[in-house]
Amino acid sequence: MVPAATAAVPALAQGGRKPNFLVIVTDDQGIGDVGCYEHPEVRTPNLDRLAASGTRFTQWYSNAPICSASRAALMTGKYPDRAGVKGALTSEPTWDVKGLRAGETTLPGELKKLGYRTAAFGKWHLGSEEASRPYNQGFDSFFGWYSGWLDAYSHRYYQLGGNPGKIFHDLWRNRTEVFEEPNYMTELLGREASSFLAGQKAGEPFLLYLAFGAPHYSMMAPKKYLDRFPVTMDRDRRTHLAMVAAVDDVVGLLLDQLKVQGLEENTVVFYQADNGATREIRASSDGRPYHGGSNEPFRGYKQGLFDGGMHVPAILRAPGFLKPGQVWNRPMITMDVTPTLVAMAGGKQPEGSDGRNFLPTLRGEAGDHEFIFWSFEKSRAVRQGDWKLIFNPPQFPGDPVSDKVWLSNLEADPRETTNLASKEPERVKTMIEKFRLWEKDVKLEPAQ
Ligand SMILES: [Ca+2]
Repeated sequence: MVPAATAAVPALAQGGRKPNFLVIVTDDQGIGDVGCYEHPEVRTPNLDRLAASGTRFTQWYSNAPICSASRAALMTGKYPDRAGVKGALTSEPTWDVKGLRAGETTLPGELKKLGYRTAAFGKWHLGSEEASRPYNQGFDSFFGWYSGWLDAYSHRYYQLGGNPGKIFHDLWRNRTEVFEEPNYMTELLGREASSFLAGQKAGEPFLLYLAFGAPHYSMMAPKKYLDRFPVTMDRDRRTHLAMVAAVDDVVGLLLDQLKVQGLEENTVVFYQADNGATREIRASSDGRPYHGGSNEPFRGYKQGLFDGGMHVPAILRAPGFLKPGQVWNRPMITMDVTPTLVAMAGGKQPEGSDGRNFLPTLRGEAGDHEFIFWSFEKSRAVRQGDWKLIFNPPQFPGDPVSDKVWLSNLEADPRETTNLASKEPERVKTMIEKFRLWEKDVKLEPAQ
């Protein structure tokens, strides 16, 4: 089932040139929200063609079931707890939210040392105090926002549920607040990304980090995207898929542009969702738990450590490194992205990384991570081989769980329906010991 995903893999792409990187992150997009993950009702022809020309991962995990922590792992190559970014950072008009620390090792910082131009467009959500801002974390240029979400047209943050009244404008170009016409945010990011690419040329490598705010709330999409889906479709599902379609159009625009500019063969494109689809009522249009996104076939949602929270879609197209049209069916994790891309650029393993270059794994020269760990509030999870243990499993509407420890074999039971903890006491003991050591290692309060 696991094909060799690589051709001969040089340290650098063909011709010895450093590859460009386009890193695309979507927000709260489940694995059931992408066409090529066997969900034909979803219209993502451009993500699908990216998969056809790259490697599609069927067991890709984000490092957290929530925005900020997941992105911290992507940016630093570390467990989010080690990077000091837990859960979702708050959204504040005082611009003093602590996120990434001063002097943190980051993907753009490492690539800058190797001569790269670096740009971040879209949702930051990794801290708004001066030290945490993109231009102090390795990015030469920034266009985007600091909050967890925005109104897609006014570019204002609106508190949804709890603490009503917190409303503020949040759109920036580098250090300056900028006011745009009420254009749809996903299209605005397409404009910015396209303009950035237009300024790039062969021989001057770049990193473009493009972090969409979709399909996270605010749930809205222009009619032209809604019209691609039948009016009979569930209203929230239709809006959700329209938002995904808008993202997919931007992906197509950029892939086409790379080709026209002659950059296609020297540009590595990586795409992943930051966490699974949500169940939050504040995303829905009918007051019920949100049902517009899909994590099928997995159990659970964003903000929970069943696989639905962090088993996300991910695709890597790496010409010169990986053969096109491959599917990788073993577990992979976001914190490996920074070490992998830095290695592709000819750099060394970044200091303090928990992640590692995964190209040797794809070549069959190295194994999987022996253990992978997650934390979310009072919950912990650990995966070893096909076994996964959750301590304090999540409670979602309509899916109560009374057991404190949940053990599944994901090969036999990918939906985590059956708790095997009582049948495997030795395994449970070992896995709990492992995550207790990990808690200590990343300086995390032991979960009770
Ligand atoms: Ca998210």
